[in-house]
Formats: sequence, structure tokens, C-alpha cells
Amino acid sequence: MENEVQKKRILSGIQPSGNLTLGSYLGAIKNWAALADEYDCYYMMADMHTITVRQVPADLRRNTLTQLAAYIASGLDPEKNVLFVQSHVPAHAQLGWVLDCYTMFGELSRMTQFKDKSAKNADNINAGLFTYPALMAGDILLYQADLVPVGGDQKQHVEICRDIANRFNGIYGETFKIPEPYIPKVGARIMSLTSPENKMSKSDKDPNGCVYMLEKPEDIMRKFKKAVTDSDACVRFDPENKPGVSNLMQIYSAATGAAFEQIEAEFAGRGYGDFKKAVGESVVEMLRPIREETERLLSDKAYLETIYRSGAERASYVANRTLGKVYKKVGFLAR
Ligand code: ATP
Ligand code: LTN
Repeated sequence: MENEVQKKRILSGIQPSGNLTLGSYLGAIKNWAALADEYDCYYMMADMHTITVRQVPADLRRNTLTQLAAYIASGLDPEKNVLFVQSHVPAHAQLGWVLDCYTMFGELSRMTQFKDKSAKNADNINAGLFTYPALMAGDILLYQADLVPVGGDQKQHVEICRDIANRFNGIYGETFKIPEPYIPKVGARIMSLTSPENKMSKSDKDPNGCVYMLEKPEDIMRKFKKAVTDSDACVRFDPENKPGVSNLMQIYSAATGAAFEQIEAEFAGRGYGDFKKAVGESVVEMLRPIREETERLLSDKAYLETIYRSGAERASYVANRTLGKVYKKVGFLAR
């Protein structure tokens, strides 16, 4: 159509390295579905990133498919959003290599995720784990994304992506759109239920600290009942002095839409027992339809296959255009 304005683009992804957590849902996925009408959205299963840490091959395959089903069940309509598997689009590996050569050792050394993960996997500090932010920069830049919706822990990786893009554009002229991180106001950093000073994470060793998106209601309730609080017996938002309670308030607020003052008023004079039960129930009800729909979708593998095949095709089309430009700019001889 004449005068049709090109919609802004979004790209994000999650590593299918385990079971999706309540943290990834509230920090990322939950916010994605609402963006589909306004933006042109690309969401991937970042399987290539997962092998920076050893994976069991059969589990990786299963987790990748489950993640796709969970994306759809969380409201990502495959007609309106391009859903694809990163390794199905070779341009990611191709641009990743080019960007490795425009990313500095010093800047990679400062990445918090590298420091954390190399401490946790001291016997496998491989080159991929170190250069991972360059691959992630390629993921984003291939789609000329305007916005990258992620949780707070990924902000540093979007910033290095901007630095790499600016450096490349500075040398070769306008090639990449400079993306912005898009981080939710509530839910950007959900903490572990048992050690609220640490981020809730799917690779957490303590299974009680982490609630999974597809977990059974009774297990979710049990975990919330055991959640660490304090001896104050007062529901008040104060992350520094009351990290456990404040984390539960964040979760309740993200699940129900209630503001912190409303939550404080609702539980004034009531014990933590009541509060933890209410938070647990709000999470169970939020996740119930997603779990049921994910299970239903997983029983229809043929459908999921059509989605990731068409996703790979649509994603490749956009990605290859950017890759072509990049190859030309750096001086690779056209085939
Ligand atoms: P891993 O333990 O394998 O590093 P993770 O559980 O930290 O994984 P990711 O797969 O790295 O989760 O994250 C997926 C998305 O969810 C990212 O956008 C990330 O920022 C967001 N996210 C992950 N954990 C949280 C959390 N606890 N709170 C808010 N957002 C989160
Ligand atoms: N690094 C992210 C996953 C990820 C991603 C991306 C997120 C890989 N590529 C591109 C946004 C955009 C993580 O570990 N959560």
C-alpha cells in the first residue's frame, strides 16, 4: 500500500537450556504478546547459545519444541509473530563470526554473565561462552530490530550490541539499526524464593528457589509456602531490608496488576501465611491456561513443525538481506 509506514521491529530469544521459569515469563515472554499489533515481531529459541554450556542432545531437542509450544500458549500468535529456531537460520552463525572480529577482548571480559557462568562451569570455559555476546548482537542486528524486550539481566548484552553496531557503522557507514532494550517496570528481576539475593534462574541448583512455567499447581503452592520472608510480619515493599517479601510483592503485582500500595493495604495486619498463599494462587491461576495449552500443542508435533518451518523461512528472508549487505561492506567477493 502507498504510504504504508514500516512497523518497528522487535527481536528477542530465550535459550532452551532447561525448563522455562516464572522469571523468564514475567521478565520477558508475558510482555511479548502485547506487542504483536504494534510491531513486527521475531522470537527465537536461542539453541545455538545453549551449547556454550554442555547440553544433553535429546533434552535440548525436547526443550526447544516445548519452548515453542510455551511461546504460542503464552499468547504469541504464529500468524502475527515470526517464531523460529536460531540454528535453522544459518545467517546467525555467519554474522556471528563477522561480529567476533569487531568485538574487543576487553569488552567481553567485562560481561557479568560470562563471569557468573565461567565461575559455575570452571571445567568448561570455552571460547563460545566468552564470545557469546557477539553472537547475540548478530541475532538482534540481522533483523534491524528497534527494540529488544528482555529482563534486566540482559541489559548489558543489549548495550554491547549497540557498541558493536556503532563501531561497524562508524567504519562502513549506516548498516545496522541501533536497538534499544525494552525492560518491564515490574518483573524485570524476579529473585529466587529461597535465596532472594539471587536471580531466579533455570540453572539454579536449588529446585525450591525456582518456579517453572509448566509446573503442577500443588508444587507451585508448596514452593510459595516455603518462600523465605523475614521476622517483621509486615507486607511492605523494601527490597533492601525485606528482599523476600518485596520479591513476593513483585510477583503478585506482575500476576494481578495490583500496585504495591494496594498490596500493602490488602495484607495489612494479616500474617505472611495468608500473603504467601495468595501469591501462590495468583501464579497458579496465571500459569494454568498456559500449561494446559502447552501440553495440548505438544501432542500435535506436525503443527509445531509447520510453525518452525515457516518461521525459519520468514526469518531467513530478513536475515539474509542484512547479511548480504554486511558481506559486501567488509569486502567478501560476491558469489
Ligand atoms: P540460565 O540459568 O540458563 O542462564 P535463566 O533462567 O537466567 O537461564 P534465560 O533463558 O537466560 O533465563 O532468560 C530468558 C529471558 O528471561 C531473558 O530475557 C531474561 O532477561 C529473562 N529472565 C530470566 N530470568 C529472569 C528473572 N529472574 N527475572 C526477570 N527476567 C528474567
Ligand atoms: N542471551 C539471552 C538469550 C538471547 C537473546 C538473544 C535475547 C540470545 N539471543 C537476542 C534477546 C535478543 C539469555 O541468555 N537470556
